[in-house]
Amino acid sequence: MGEKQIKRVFCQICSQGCPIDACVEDGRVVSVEGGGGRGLCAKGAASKQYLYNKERILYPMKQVGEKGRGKFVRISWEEAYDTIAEKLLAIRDEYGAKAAVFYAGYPKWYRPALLRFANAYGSPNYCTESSTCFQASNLAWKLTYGNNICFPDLENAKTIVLWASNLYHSNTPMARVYRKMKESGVKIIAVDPRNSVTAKDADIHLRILPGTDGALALGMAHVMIRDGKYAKEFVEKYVHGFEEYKKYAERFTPEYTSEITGVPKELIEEAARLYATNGPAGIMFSAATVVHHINGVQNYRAVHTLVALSGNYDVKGGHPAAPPVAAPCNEFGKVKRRSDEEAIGEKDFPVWFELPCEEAQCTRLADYILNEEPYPLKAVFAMGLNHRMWPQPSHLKKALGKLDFYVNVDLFMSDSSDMADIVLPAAGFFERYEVKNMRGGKFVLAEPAVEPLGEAKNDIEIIIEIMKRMNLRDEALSDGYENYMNYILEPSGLTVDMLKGQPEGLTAKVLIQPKQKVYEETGFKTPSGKIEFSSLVLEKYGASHGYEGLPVYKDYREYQGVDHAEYPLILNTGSRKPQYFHSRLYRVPWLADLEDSTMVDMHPKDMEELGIRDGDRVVVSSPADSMEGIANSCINNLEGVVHIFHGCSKGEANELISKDYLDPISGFPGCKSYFCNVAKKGAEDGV
Ligand SMILES: Nc1nc2c(c(=O)[nH]1)N[C@H]1C(S)=C(S)[C@@H](COP(=O)(O)OP(=O)(O)OC[C@H]3O[C@@H](n4cnc5c(=O)[nH]c(N)nc54)[C@H](O)[C@@H]3O)O[C@H]1N2
Ligand SMILES: Nc1nc2c(c(=O)[nH]1)N[C@H]1C(S)=C(S)[C@@H](COP(=O)(O)OP(=O)(O)OC[C@H]3O[C@@H](n4cnc5c(=O)[nH]c(N)nc54)[C@H](O)[C@@H]3O)O[C@H]1N2
Ligand code: SF4
Ligand SMILES: [Mo]
Repeated sequence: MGEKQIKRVFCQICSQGCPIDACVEDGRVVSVEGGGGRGLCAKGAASKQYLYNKERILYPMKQVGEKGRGKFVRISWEEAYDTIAEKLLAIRDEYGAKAAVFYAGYPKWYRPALLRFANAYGSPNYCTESSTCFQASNLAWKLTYGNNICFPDLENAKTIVLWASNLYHSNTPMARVYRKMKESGVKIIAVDPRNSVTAKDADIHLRILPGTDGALALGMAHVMIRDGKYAKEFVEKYVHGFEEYKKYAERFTPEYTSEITGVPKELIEEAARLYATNGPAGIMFSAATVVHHINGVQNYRAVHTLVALSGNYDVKGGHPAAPPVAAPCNEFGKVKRRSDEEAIGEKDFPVWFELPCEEAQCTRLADYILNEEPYPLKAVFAMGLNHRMWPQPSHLKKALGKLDFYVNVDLFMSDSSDMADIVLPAAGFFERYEVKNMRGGKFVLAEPAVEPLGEAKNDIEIIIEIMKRMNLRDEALSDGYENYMNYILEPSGLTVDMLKGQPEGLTAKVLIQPKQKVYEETGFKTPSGKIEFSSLVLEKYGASHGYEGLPVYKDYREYQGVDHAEYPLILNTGSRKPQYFHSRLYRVPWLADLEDSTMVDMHPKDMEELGIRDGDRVVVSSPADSMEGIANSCINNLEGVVHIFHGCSKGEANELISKDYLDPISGFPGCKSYFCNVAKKGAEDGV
């Protein structure tokens, strides 16, 4: 037995980056625990099985025979690099650079390098998983305030609204902060259809019907304006379109709002009063939940307006506009996407590009490939492409099969690579060096705990090697990976050498101090220079795209083209489970053994009406498709709403959601308010 060593790594199963102390013996991780006295969530605790998973890709592989058969053979890195370089160059020669799409899945760490690769190649088509996450929330905020979303100051708030946030399951490190807030008497309002573990702890719980958030926000605004409990002076001075907004909010009386949202009118009054009078108050936004609806951006704009209306914009305990002290660096958010040519998604979702967003909108990627819209797409170079992220993933799979060339770099061999020509093995967070920009102006150099498995390499090294073979120059990537890390650090006064052997990291020599209330001098970065309750950018696209300036509420239950009698239940997919992370962890035995199939969570009353019992195998059908799962009786659900987690190859909820059911402003899929029915397996005909 060798000597045991403790090595500090940073978990990146999700973006929280919790420190892990890995116990390493004979070059293998034998156990893990939370670093620095912090705990790990279930996923982090099972990370050893994530690292040593039998589905890990160990060598570069190429597909032989007919695409889609999944017959891969091992090749050398040299062959892989040369083939990729040659194919991508040939496609650029024949069809132009825009025919290649560069795609990043959920992982964030290699994104700036991938964007640099796309830029150096010349393609405007760099896109990411953010076509279904966060960007629409940010877009809604940006349309209104002109800057990037301002998160609440949890340390100093007296009231916090958890607007669609089940942080015990989706943001476990926050649980401690939340407990502390509760103990110190901070008032909590939860807006959540389910009686989630987090919402159960709230002072006021608004059990809203999914996707009606905009109406609820307008209802709260109505009460605040009616009672004169809003920041009159601030609004007068800094808000554009307040009179129109006020008039529009008039119809959202507590009675009317209650009819739409299902929240009792007394609770709407009580929540509005508490939020408006017990300040400073903040709203904890969700990256995705409120925008996973076909009126998503407008719903979120309505929620966002409450921040200015209540006078909590850029105040301590509210939503400070500048980040707390930060370390300067050369990367992360600094690289601009090429926009000299039309990108995919630009015609469909022009506002996404106008604001601007440094990536293209790719929710309709399958259609763009299959229909050659707006021009032929011939190659996808992907790092972490999970086709199950998209609505109707089988449609995307078909499209990937039509490409001349598709590369996927991933930790695992999944069916998302079925259509790939080449699959490359990525090194995970136990196996790579990485510069991390931490809160409070610190940098840490994450160092590997073990050697990469097989011939796995880190994503950025892979990009550097391919670019070298293509003769593509880039100021940050042309001199190897260590130089790239130093390039990132350069403005901070730190270097990789200084950070080596410093698991707690170092504070930058140069710090950026936050500035408050900059808007008093400069105004807001919107067309009017004010906070836009009525958006001039949206108005501009009124004739061409039907957008409206006000945060209008449109009800998805009036969606045409669906037989509502045939599909009477609301389908809400993807509410986070503590043991799963999108598609990735179904393969980790300690986590997947907790449930043996896709669970279809239903209210007991709905089950009774449909003659379904707990544990029955059921078929869920929608206008798009059907899938099988296990009925799970959930008293915490709202009646009439079915919840299913996505990403599982044994029963994929995303197949149920039409690829055309999208928010017209952001392109985000309506995966939290589609339409379905459920029947016991074998009794589908009677549905
Ligand atoms: N364990 C785990 N954690 C994760 C992830 C994961 O896959 N697994 N994914 C990460 C990612 S990518 C993201 S974006 C975040 C998301 O983080 P969250 O937004 O916190 O996650 P959700 O569970 O989707 O939604 C939160 C709550 O919103 C409720 N909800 C559903 N629909 C609606 C609605 O229409 N309106 C309102 N008001 N509430 C609604 C749900 O019942 C749920 O309790 O989680 C991150 N954390
Ligand atoms: N129905 C429904 N659909 C949803 C959602 C929902 O709530 N409901 N949520 C949406 C949201 S918010 C999000 S964020 C997306 C999830 O976005 P996805 O990108 O689908 O997330 P993952 O399933 O984690 O897939 C990421 C892939 O990256 C791989 N990977 C992990 N680490 C690395 C690495 O270091 N390098 C490389 N090259 N690969 C790596 C993983 O193995 C996996 O194959 O799903 C969206 N889709
Ligand atoms: S919350 Fe869990 S999965 Fe996310 S980084 Fe921390 S330990 Fe890993
Ligand atoms: Mo997300």
